[in-house]
Amino acid sequence: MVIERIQFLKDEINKHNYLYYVKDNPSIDDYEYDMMFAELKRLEEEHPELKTPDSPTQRVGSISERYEQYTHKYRLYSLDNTYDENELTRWYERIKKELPAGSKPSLDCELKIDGLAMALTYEHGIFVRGVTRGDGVVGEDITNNLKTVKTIPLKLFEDVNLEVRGEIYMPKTSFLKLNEEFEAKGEKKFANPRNAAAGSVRQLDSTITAKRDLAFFAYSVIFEDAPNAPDNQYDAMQYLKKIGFNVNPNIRLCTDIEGAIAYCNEWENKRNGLDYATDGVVIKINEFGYQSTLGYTTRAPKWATAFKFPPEEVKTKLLNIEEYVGKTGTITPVAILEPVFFAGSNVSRASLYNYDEIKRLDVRIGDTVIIKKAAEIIPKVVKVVDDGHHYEREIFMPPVYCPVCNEPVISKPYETFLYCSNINCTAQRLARLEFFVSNTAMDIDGIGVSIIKALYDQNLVSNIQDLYKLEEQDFMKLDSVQEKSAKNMYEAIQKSKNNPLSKLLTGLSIRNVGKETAEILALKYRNMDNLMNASLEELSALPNIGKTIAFSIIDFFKDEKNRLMIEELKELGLNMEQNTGSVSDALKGKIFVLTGTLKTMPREKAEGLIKNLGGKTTSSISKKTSYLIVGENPGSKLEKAQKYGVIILTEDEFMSMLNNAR
Ligand code: 0OW
Repeated sequence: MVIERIQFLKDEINKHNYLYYVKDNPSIDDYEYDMMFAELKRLEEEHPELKTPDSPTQRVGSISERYEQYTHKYRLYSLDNTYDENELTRWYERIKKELPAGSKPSLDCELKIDGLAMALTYEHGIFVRGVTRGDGVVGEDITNNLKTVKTIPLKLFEDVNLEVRGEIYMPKTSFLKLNEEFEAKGEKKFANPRNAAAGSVRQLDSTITAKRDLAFFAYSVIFEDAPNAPDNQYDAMQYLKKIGFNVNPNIRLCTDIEGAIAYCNEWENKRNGLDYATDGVVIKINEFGYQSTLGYTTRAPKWATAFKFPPEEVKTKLLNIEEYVGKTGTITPVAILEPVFFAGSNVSRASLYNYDEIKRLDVRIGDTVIIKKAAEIIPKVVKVVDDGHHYEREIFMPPVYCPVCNEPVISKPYETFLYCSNINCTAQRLARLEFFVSNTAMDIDGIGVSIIKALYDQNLVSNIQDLYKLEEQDFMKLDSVQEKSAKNMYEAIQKSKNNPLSKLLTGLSIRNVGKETAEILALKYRNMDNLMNASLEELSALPNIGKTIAFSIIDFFKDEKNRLMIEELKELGLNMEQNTGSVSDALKGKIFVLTGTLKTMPREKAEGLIKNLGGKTTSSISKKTSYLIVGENPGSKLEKAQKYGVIILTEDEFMSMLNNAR
């Protein structure tokens, strides 16, 4: 019978999936596995009514519009942190005082996986829902994405109802491979496995998630109705493993805090050999009875704490010092290192900040240096290791001429940076263009660093204005750009003309004027002319602006080249107004769809106005849509909107809504 055959295949494939991915001990070879999978797929295609959510064929993923929010049945807590053995011991003593005299709590020690916490719901052993931690109370339902994670079982070996919490992570080897692929495509790389996991698990198109080789470690369970449930954490984890979950193999039950401390010391050193990033150890009072006696603070359980490993430092060789000329001409020295993997990512560069720092460290090319991950992402050089040859090496001298355009380098009073004096320096032009299109500034989709470089190298673009003079066919001159993407790039640039003033101001790379400052100026002055005519006194008096920024703004607009650039951008049709800027949230929570052609403005402008009044726009009608705005020759969305009872607005009704909303 087909139904039996399908059931048999599903159970067999789930079992072999578990043996392969969780027990790391497959009992059949890939060919046999693939044959069973192909047969199941064929049978389900022939009998779609027999396809069930727990079928392993459901792991391939699909595209969703966006995520539904979901309120966790049981909230997900954070963890308090400890940073050294004494703190850990004090935590343990405090705990014991809160337990009845004579209590003998044991300690369950688990490596703290550095990924993203997830909550999984199983009904009768079937995976029915997976939700991100979110704020601990409300998360996003990303079930479809999680189904593609091989170490999340779709069907357990027991018919139980339970909530499992665990960490989604990306193995280090997968992270390195993924970044190599991004590098080859000239795309932005992830800074570390945790970011890579976050960026991969929240893909609206879960077929992308499926390719990202994510994994999952379960680390806590809430039994809905299991009479003979284990009464402690350690046994609960063994049980989870038995019914199909991937539990970290380095879990250890310790009888006292000395054992837990030994575990922390042991893994602080050994963890580099693991294929997953950890940032510490989670120590839990093992007995559930004690856990409920101890309870929770507002944010975290009292019966658990994290021991955080100190930020790692590693030794490596300084191969060279390169100078990076930024968009405002600042020259930043960068340490080029012998590549070393530590604290979750491969490191071959570190920041040396400025030339005073180089002097303070007395770091010389060829030295052995200690580097450390300070904040988390950009490593820094901490000190030089005396290898007996330090003084034979040449003292590193700051540049006198710009390393890129050979114009003189200048230093400014009370500023620690050195500057390239030439505003037309190639490096500055390129850096300005790259920044202009970046999502921090004008957020021009599809135009990344590699496209800018290609446009620049082909002399198609040398400054911001040139971007807006490009024709669609110009993009066809770039190799690896097809017809469709040329059209998309051209339209993305044209669309950016409607950006609010704040985004344009950010993109101008005015020294000391970043995104936040640009927003303050745009909301205050509302259009470019007012800002260009503002006086030094007036600017300096603004809150969060002050003298240094005021000087930079006056300097920038005093420069004739910059004024000409602004004039040219105006002629090219760039919006110079902050006519929006979400001064009100009148449309907050409202979802708009537009169809047909509007008479009074381009569609992007309407979308911009809606967004800046707190509304949202989506491309297709759903039952969540609030309004459909109907222009000339509307499309099929009209009847769909009528079916869903969505409010239909003519363009005039929409315009009057906007005017009332302002
Ligand atoms: N990241 C981990 C981990 C772990 C929870 C249970 C109740 C409070 C903490 O490996 N092994 N065990 C727990 O236990 N939490 C972990 O991670 C938490 C999730 C959110 C903050 C921490 O990352």
